[in-house]
Amino acid sequence: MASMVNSKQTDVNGELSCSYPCKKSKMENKVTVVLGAQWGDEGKGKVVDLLAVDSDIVCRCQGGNNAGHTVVVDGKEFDFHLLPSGIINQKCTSVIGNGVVIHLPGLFEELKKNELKGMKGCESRLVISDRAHIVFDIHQQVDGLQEAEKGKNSLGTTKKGIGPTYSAKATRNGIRIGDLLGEFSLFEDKYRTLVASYKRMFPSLEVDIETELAKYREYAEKVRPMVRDTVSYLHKEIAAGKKVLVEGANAAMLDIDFGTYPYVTSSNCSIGGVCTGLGVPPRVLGAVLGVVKAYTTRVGDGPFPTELHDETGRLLQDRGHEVGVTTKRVRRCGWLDLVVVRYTAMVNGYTSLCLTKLDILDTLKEIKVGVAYKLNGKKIDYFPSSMTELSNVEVEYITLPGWACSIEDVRELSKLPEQAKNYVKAIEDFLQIPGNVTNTTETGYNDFGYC
Ligand code: 2SA
Ligand code: GDP
Ligand code: MG
Repeated sequence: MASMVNSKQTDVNGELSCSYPCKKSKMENKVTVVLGAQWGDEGKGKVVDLLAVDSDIVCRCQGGNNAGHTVVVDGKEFDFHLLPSGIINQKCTSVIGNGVVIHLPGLFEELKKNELKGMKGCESRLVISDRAHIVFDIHQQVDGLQEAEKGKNSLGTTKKGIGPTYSAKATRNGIRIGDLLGEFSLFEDKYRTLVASYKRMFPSLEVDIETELAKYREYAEKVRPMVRDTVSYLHKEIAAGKKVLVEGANAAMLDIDFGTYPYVTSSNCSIGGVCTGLGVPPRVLGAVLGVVKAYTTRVGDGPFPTELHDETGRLLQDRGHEVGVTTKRVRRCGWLDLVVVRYTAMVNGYTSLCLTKLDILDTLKEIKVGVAYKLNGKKIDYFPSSMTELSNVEVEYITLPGWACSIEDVRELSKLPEQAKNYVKAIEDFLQIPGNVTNTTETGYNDFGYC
């Protein structure tokens, strides 16, 4: 598979001396991070698969099986939800870090599905944190009930139990993988207490506690060989010079702190989540690649300033096959919003961008890009935290000429039509961040070698 080395990429391997347990006094080995720069589904899975070629370890640090990351190799499509997309690469070890919430039935289903598709030996190259919290079926039921209770104010969650599990973690009622592997009677007590507390909140909940516990006795033995303290594991591997890649799930605009709250997921999908979700210090982080779709999509509810409710929106949806990987919901589509990407760049500090799905714009004569927001006729210089404000912004656009031809077979940046090059350059110039380009679902054939 082609590498995506960024010739212009900022060299972040600084000359810091550090107390990190690195064999050399100067920090040399840095972790590479891939993060979603919009509302998710930018194509992170594909980018991670490309970069996994040069990695030893690929980690997930947050989220759960709400995520849906697609990788297409030799015409075969894989969708990953809990497993890091790098698992497809036989020489990579995959880590599910402490910040991830794990639905064990979902995990084993995913492993089995991939095995049936021909991916062998996944379990032997999977390492799971003993500190990761468990998503139970009851969390998923509660997710559905909470959404139903909100009625027209629902968030449009994936109903995978993400919110209730992170809530339980924050209120210290959560149950971790380590609890499952310890004394079973203690796990059993915790589980019964959790169910009882949810039943007080939602009397209609139906849980067959004994059957669930019997299942978890089995899961405990199945998962045990994969579980360890991933903090010391990762520190040792980084110190030994292993190349570590982190795959962000969801995206910055869905981040619980910086996203369009409350229309967000329940984890930190921005750079901070990498440190808290894996237990690595900030100084170990190197390149931070922001994955940007050439237009914008959003699945679920919440404000979306550049959303298109017209023919062009439908064209993007159709050409881009914009359907949720986990829930099969149709994704809302709109123009690229650089106000959003500039904001997430501030939070995440991208050292480079990877622009995906440029090919989806092939048929457009003109392409608009959002470059500023106005409120009450005045430009604003901040990203609104209030959803009322965000719903009322007027977007200022620039209009760029389309290339109106297929770029599907173009494999070098220099061979892109001038208008497509200008589109990429306009984004780089606005954000002052260098960018890569991809224009196909297949991971094997992107060779722009440009960032
Ligand atoms: P949740 O389930 O509590 O995390 O939902 C809260 C919000 O986060 C959004 N969300 C997502 N947005 C884009 N992609 C996601 N993954 C799947 C995909 C989504 C799907 O890859 O297509 O299949 O529908 C994802 N996961 C969570 C969600 O829509 C809510 O707005
Ligand atoms: P993720 O959640 O960020 O990993 O993205 P998803 O997998 O949910 O959605 C991205 C979709 O776009 C997937 O179906 C990818 O196969 C597809 N994709 C990624 N990059 C490109 C590209 O450059 N061109 C086209 N046409 N499709 C792409
Ligand atoms: Mg996705």
